[in-house]
Order: sequence, then C-alpha cells, then structure tokens
Amino acid sequence: MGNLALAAIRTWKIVDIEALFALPFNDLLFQAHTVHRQHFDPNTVQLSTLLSIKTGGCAEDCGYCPQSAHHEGSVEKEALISVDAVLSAARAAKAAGASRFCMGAAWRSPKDKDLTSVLDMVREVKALGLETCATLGMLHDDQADRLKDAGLDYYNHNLDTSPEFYGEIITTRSYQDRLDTLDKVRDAGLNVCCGGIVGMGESRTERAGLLAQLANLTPQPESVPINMLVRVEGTPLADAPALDPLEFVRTIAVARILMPASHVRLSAGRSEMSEAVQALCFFAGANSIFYGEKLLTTGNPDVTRDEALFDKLGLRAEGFRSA
Ligand code: SAM
Ligand code: DTB
Ligand code: SF4
Repeated sequence: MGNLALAAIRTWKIVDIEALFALPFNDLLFQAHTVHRQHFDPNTVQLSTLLSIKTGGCAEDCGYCPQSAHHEGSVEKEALISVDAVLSAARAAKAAGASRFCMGAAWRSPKDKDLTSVLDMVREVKALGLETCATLGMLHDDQADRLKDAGLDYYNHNLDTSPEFYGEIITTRSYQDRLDTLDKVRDAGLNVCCGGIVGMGESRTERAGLLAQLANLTPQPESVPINMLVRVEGTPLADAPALDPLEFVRTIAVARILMPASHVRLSAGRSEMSEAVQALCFFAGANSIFYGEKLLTTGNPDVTRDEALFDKLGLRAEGFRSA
C-alpha cells in the first residue's frame, strides 16, 4: 500500500482537527514539521506555473472569483488561446525552473470541442518534459479518461471550503458536483490536486471542515493547494476581513499533519504575504508554490523575488519527477 493510501486509513473528525488548530503555536509547528521531515526533504519545494488558457465570462457565481460573469467589474471575457501561445508560456516556465505547468480555464465544464484543443495542449506541454495539470471545471462522461490518455498528470478541482459554508460562496453548483468530478478524476487514474481557499469569512470550525473533507478523500489528494483569498475589487468578497497570517500558517500546519504524504501548496495570496510568514509556512509543511509573475488573472511574486527568498532560506526547487 502506498503512503497516500496508508495516510487515508484514519477518518478525521472535525473536533480532532479543531484540537490541532487550538494547540500552542510552537507545539503545532513542531508536530507539523516533524511529520513533514518524516515524508519529505524539508528543503525542497515543488514549483508549478499557472496559465489562464480561457479567461473570464464564467457562468458560475463563485463569490471570490474575478472571472465570474455574475460580478460587476469582472475581467474581460477572452477566447481559448492557441496551442502555440500555451507552448511558449510552457517553455518559459520550464526555463525558469518550474516542474509542472497548470492550465486553467474559466469554464463551468469544458465543451467537447474545447476539450479537443486542450488535449493538444496537454500532449505538447508534456512533450517538453513538464508535468501537466489542468483545471477546467466539472468533468462529464469520458472527459477525464480523454485527458489521462493525452498525458495529463494532475487535475485540479477544489472543494474550496467546508460543506456548511459552501452555500454562502457559490450557488450555481453543489458540493456533491465537485465530489463527483473528483471521483471521475480518480477513476481515470489521474493524480488529484484538490484544496481550498481560506480568508473568505469562514470560522475556524469551517476551516477544519474543509481540511476534514480533503483528508478523508480516499486516497488523499496528491496535491493540496491552500489559497489565501485574493480580495479582488468587484467581487462580493472584495471587502472580506483579512485573515490573521498566523491563522493561515496554522491551516498549513494542520493540513500537513492530516495529509502527511501530500504536497501542500502555499498557493494564492503570496503577493500580500511577508517573507517571514512564507518561511513559517515552509517550516509548517508547505512544499509547493505557484511560481511566476501571474496566477490566473492576479499577481504573484516575481521569479527573482522567489529566487532571493529561496536563497535566504536555503530552499531548492524539486526536480522534474516523471509521472
Ligand atoms: N473554473 C474552474 C473551476 O473553478 O473549477 C477552474 C479555474 S478556478 C479559477 C480554480 C480555483 O482558483 C478555484 O477553485 C479557487 O479555489 C481558486 N481561486 C479563484 N479565485 C480566487 C481568489 N480570488 N483567491 C484565491 N483563490 C481563488
Ligand atoms: C488553485 O488552487 N489556485 C489557483 C489554481 N488552483 C488554479 C488559482 C488561483 C487564482 C487566484 C485568482 C486569479 O488569479 O484569478
Ligand atoms: Fe468560474 Fe472557476 Fe471562477 Fe468559479 S472559480 S467563477 S468556476 S472560473
């Protein structure tokens, strides 16, 4: 049995997760870091670069998202970009040191015609020697199998928050819809990238509820992106109160303890985070980041800034691992 399967044998209860959150900070970080060292080289971080291949005009009403057509001032709608445009971005990502290239589309779910173009992108990016990831919304019928056949390594589909808080943020698709897509992704033999967003006004119990859902997936997701909400003007969550950065570090630490063999990604929100907070996240068990100047539509630290941070902390990029 693999590490991920073993880690999933335990079913996590929210009350036990809340007890981890409530530990004295030093005890929580020590426990998380100890678990981290048992499963990973603590000085290595995996680098994923994002590209928005289809931006804006999305039919879903996700309250955090600048690409939803439901929000005033959402980003301009653009058509699916060309395979050549994807390839030049992927080549640049590889040259900058990324090992994984993640293609994101502002779709509720892909139309079959569009999926055919995405399959070409996956094949060609894979041929560059990069790991491939896509996030295209809900998948139906054989779409996950077709992505797998084209050489896709990871599919990203987030649960975003706890089932209890979910209805405050999204009304156009259900929690169960998301779980169904995750099942299809797993059944197709793809690696699962699944996480969520914190700082949307949820309670600590709801943060624990999100982590319980993620940790109780069987097997656990290979990649777990933990996003700090990027508060974008024009979205319903633009004025959400900022989450205390130390509560974010706690969330990373608890994710590490619950999902010891998963890559936990310190994801969106790094532009607003100090180096010291990011360093605490790495100590708490984060071992992946989004790397490159842009996330999908919002900013991310410059490559030179991340290189300088890695130098200061003695961190190195995880090398390419074939799927
Ligand atoms: N449309 C597809 C979907 O939602 O499944 C894929 C792209 S969507 C932008 C991918 C993820 O980005 C969302 O599930 C959400 O977790 C994250 N995201 C979107 N806007 C964000 C924001 N403002 N702050 C942090 N994370 C965000
Ligand atoms: C994930 O968990 N975070 C990424 C990726 N998966 C697709 C997206 C973050 C988006 C932040 C807002 C934006 O740039 O549009
Ligand atoms: Fe659309 Fe994805 Fe944004 Fe939701 S998160 S509005 S599904 S692009």
